[in-house]
Amino acid sequence: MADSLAERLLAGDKRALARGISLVEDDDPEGWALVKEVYPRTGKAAVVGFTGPPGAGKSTLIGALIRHQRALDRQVAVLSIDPSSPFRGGALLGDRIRLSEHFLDPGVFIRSMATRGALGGLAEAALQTALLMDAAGKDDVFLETVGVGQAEVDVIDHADSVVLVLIPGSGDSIQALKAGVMEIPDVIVVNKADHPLTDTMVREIRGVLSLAPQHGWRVPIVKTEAARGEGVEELAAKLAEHRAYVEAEGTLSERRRRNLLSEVLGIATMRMRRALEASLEQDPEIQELLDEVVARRLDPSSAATAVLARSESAHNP
Ligand SMILES: Nc1nc2c(ncn2[C@@H]2O[C@H](COP(=O)(O)OP(=O)(O)O)[C@@H](O)[C@H]2O)c(=O)[nH]1
Ligand SMILES: [Mg+2]
Repeated sequence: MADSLAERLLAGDKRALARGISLVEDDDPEGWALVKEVYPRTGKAAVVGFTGPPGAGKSTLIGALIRHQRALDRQVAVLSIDPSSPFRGGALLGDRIRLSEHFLDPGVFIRSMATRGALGGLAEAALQTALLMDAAGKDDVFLETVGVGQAEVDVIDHADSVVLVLIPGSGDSIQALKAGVMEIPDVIVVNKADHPLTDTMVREIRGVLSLAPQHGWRVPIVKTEAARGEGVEELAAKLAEHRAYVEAEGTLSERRRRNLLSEVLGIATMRMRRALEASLEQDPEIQELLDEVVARRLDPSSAATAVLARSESAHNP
């Protein structure tokens, strides 16, 4: 009998991994079953999230880091949740062409995922994908997101280490950090360090960091020129340091526990919402409730209470 999809995936077969991710992305029950089967074999990969404004150089930086990690013979997987990602297969133009070298390397697996429609589930699909990459034996899993939507934030929250990539002169990012809109990451990169405002930017970031409560780990600021591979060595070293730090402090397991709880809640919430939406469509009494809300005879909160009571009685008749 031929090996099962799970067996091939666990053996590191690229096509099995690609197939598994497609199943997960399509919300196919086979995808969830696959994750269930391989889950006990996950937890080994170092998961690093990269976030930051579009054009900051996240993809280029990941490309350079892949080269660095491959030289150490580490297996790498990338999941890019960036609509403008040059990792999207297809045409790779201009200076992006150099990323295509990695598509031919059997030790590198690159996948991108587009933002979904109304049903959501992007964060869940992305996290299941990261688990499959981990199970397939990747040593490093890099997640790339543009730090905007909630789904992207949810994804990045699941990384063991978070890298914020900024560029000189982006005062918006400084303000966002200062105001706490953007969470303090584990490592900050100032990319495009060939820019004359680089050192000013580094000083401004230091200023913000000095105001934020720092418990133990001191957030390093690394200057890079991703396009030329400058500073990538130092970034890799800081990431390894951070990983060693969270492992030694026991905060890695703490962080993972918190992340996994939010994943369980995320999946449960998504399913509840889908079930509620389905019942909303089919149930004439819920339609009537809504009519009452529209007519201002019933307030939304009371309607929600009634909807929940109905769905509960439908599940436990
Ligand atoms: N001058 C300069 N340009 C860079 C550097 N790193 C990346 N870029 C360019 O910035 C543009 C955006 O890079 P990309 O990696 O796609 O950014 P992302 O949107 O954050 O993923 C591309 O044209 C890169 O070639 C750098 O260190 N210096
Ligand atoms: Mg990108």
